[in-house]
Amino acid sequence: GEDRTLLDEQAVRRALTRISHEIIEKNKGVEECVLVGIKTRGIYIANRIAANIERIEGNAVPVGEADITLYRDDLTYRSGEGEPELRGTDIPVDIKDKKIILVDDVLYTGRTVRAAMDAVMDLGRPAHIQLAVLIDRGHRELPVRPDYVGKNIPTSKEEIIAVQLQETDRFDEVTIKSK
Ligand code: 3GP
Ligand code: 5GP
Ligand code: MG
Repeated sequence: GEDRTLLDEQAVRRALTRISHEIIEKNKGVEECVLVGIKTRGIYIANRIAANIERIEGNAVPVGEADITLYRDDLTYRSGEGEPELRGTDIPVDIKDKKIILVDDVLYTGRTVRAAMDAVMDLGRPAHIQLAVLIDRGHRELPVRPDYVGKNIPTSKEEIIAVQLQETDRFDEVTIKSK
């Protein structure tokens, strides 16, 4: 199938800058905020948002990680099947009464976010949990709604969004691949 560019490097940067401002505005600053990136690319996005926030507000925001992987070997056959499972969580601060902001690259069924919320709540009782995603591609199977969205991309279930980031792929680009 054909590939179409949805976000180039500049668009990724602008989306993450806007989300950073929105996080600061919604939380009236970033006191008590903790970003938690979901496995590979969500972690890099969380680190970039934290760097933006530090540049804008002058405050460092702790960044933790949740490793949630789809319990299935073959992603190519994946169309909302299988269940994401928690491999581990690494959050550098006590999350009691903290404002947790989960960060992921793509939001789809919502099952990964549900697993991430479970993982966070197992560690203690946060004040609240918010969700930031670079791409919302629709097709939710759970009542999950992101608080911050880089771009809404209506997709068919057969399409796949490829998220490439400098940290893993040497450049930033989001493309849609139709099979
Ligand atoms: P990520 O870890 O950076 O999010 O799961 C391995 C990679 O495969 C993911 O990278 C994700 O970008 C990509 N991917 C593409 N489609 C899917 C999908 O439907 N489910 C999952 N879990 N990952 C997908
Ligand atoms: P969900 O659990 O909401 O169905 O899927 C979210 C997780 O799967 C995210 O971590 C995301 O990386 C991955 N995912 C789902 N669909 C896509 C997609 O089209 N492209 C990419 N890159 N990742 C996806
Ligand atoms: Mg992901």
